[in-house]
Amino acid sequence: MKPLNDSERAELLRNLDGWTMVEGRDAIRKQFVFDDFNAAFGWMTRVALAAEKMDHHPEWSNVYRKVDVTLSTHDANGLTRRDIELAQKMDQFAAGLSE
Ligand code: H2B
Repeated sequence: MKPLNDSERAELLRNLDGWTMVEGRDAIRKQFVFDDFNAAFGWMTRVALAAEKMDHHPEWSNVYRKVDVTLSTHDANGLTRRDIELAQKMDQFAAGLSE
């Protein structure tokens, strides 16, 4: 899978809410904030099952009710459509749950 070109990333990133480019790396990041640990970990569990199904996995860390996520395609050494798809899923699952 090829990294996204400039026009693809401009278009696809415009449709993502709250995601920003990581400095010095072809990757995107977002911090999700939930009501409590239970909501955060429940969301992570849903995302984990979807990620495994997609065979596309996030880099993430959780502290209490916050989850920091970085998405990049390791095999392509950069951002691909798969990252955008996973980002959209994460946003959908978090809709109404995250601040
Ligand atoms: N996840 C991410 N984020 N990038 C990858 O390149 C990737 C992955 N590759 N999950 C998959 C697994 C690959 O290692 C397996 C063999 O399909």
